[in-house]
Amino acid sequence: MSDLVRLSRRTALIGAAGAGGLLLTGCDRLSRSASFQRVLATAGRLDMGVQRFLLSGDQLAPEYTRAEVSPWFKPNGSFTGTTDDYKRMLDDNFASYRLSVGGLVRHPLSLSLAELKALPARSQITRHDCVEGWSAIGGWTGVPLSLLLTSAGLLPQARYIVFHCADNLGGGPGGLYYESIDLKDAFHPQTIMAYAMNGQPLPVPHGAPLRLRLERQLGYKMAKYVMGIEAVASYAHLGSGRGGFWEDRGYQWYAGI
Ligand SMILES: Nc1nc2c(c(=O)[nH]1)N[C@H]1C(S)=C(S)[C@@H](COP(=O)(O)O)O[C@H]1N2
Ligand SMILES: [Mo]
Repeated sequence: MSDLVRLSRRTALIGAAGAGGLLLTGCDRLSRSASFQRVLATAGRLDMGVQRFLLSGDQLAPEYTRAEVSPWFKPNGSFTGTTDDYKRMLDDNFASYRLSVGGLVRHPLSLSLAELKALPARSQITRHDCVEGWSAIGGWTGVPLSLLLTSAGLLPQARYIVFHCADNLGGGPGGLYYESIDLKDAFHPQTIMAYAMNGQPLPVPHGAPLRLRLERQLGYKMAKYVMGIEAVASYAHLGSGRGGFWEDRGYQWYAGI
């Protein structure tokens, strides 16, 4: 076991203990999950990719101080998930939630919220810009998407990452919210799957239990209520084929700020 893996394993244990609600049985359950072990074992190898990214001249979105966090952050779009599965998870406070990572990957993953919270995390305070013209600064903590994708092992045909959500935004049956991003954005160091906002568990109106933070694009790209992450070669077969719920209704696929 390399030092980095050992270190991240230790971080994970501290994280699990710090989560408070996790008893020893919770730790046992964590250590038995093959998905969790796989992601943890990948954590040490990740720094190289992030370093390469930083050296390649790509921009980070500006980050702010705690004092700059907006007192009010407007929830927008859906205020809750609407599927039957989601309603069941609300009842058990997301104990039965599992994030699936699949599609064009070598090792599909299934991770509980406790497992996600026990992985190495990134926190960032950033400004959210909605296409409707409002902005708010908020603090986010979550798992780097790059860690999940590296652990799952993308196949060479994978070109986009799709996020499948649990709400239909009044769109009727079959019209669940979804979004897609390219691999460059997926591996950006500030692209995280967030489970906390301003130091608290992610509130339901903001996308509990897990939402995407993609800091260099507009708000509608940042899928809330994420149930599944799927690697695909093309998004043409999804929805109306334009790569996202709002893209199918006329918005740009690349919503750079
Ligand atoms: N699943 C889902 N994700 C979503 C939306 C939505 O309605 N459903 N709205 C989007 C829009 S337009 C914005 S501005 C942000 C709002 O995030 P917030 O509710 O945390 O402010 O979520 C985005 N992600
Ligand atoms: Mo938005």
